[in-house]
Amino acid sequence: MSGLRRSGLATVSLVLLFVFLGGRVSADPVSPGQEATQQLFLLVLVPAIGIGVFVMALVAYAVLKFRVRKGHTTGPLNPETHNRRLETAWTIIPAIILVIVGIAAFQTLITTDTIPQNPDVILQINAHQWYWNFNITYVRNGTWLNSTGQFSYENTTGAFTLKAGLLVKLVLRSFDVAHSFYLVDFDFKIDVIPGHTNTYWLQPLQPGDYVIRCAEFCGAPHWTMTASLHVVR
Ligand SMILES: [Cu+2]
Repeated sequence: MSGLRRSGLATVSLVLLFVFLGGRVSADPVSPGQEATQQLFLLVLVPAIGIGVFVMALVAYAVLKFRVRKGHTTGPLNPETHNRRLETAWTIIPAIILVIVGIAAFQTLITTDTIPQNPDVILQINAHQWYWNFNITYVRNGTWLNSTGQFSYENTTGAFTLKAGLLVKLVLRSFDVAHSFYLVDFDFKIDVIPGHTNTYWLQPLQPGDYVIRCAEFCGAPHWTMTASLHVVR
């Protein structure tokens, strides 16, 4: 591939990436966890692209400036091998960047991994070959009203409904092999392991229909192991 074609391809990829990210970021967040995760992603990605472009530009500059030319077969007689100021800078600046990313990552983890003490709903997610079963217990009265009145408990397979804004504690169990509960639009994936109960949480913010998949290969019909989450006002 020629250099021109390669740089054209890189430019197109970058533009597509920004269009994709722009579309993702301008959309309203579907959960606090998703919002925190995307903010961290962008906090890392945007400077990483800048640093990547800067480093590539330095490499291109060095390659062009110090390329072998006609009659130029030996290196400089007195090459500079140390530059304390430069070496200090390229040690301290990345260290500062890593500390900032580390702090931001821990803040994101506090948001995504702190399970609410007083959830509105406890949702038991039961994974079976090859379907999802849901036990929904409404912990607080008055959080859900349908036309006939108030539910306190529901058991469904393949789909469940939640009201937007409810704090949901998740209790995930597998009854056979390893599965993984993947709520695609929420950027949310958690393993469901036999013999071990995983707990997590989510808070759906936007009404809509969301696809659930199994993200761990769990047998030949693994691909059929889907379900849906309906979020209503
Ligand atoms: Cu599965």
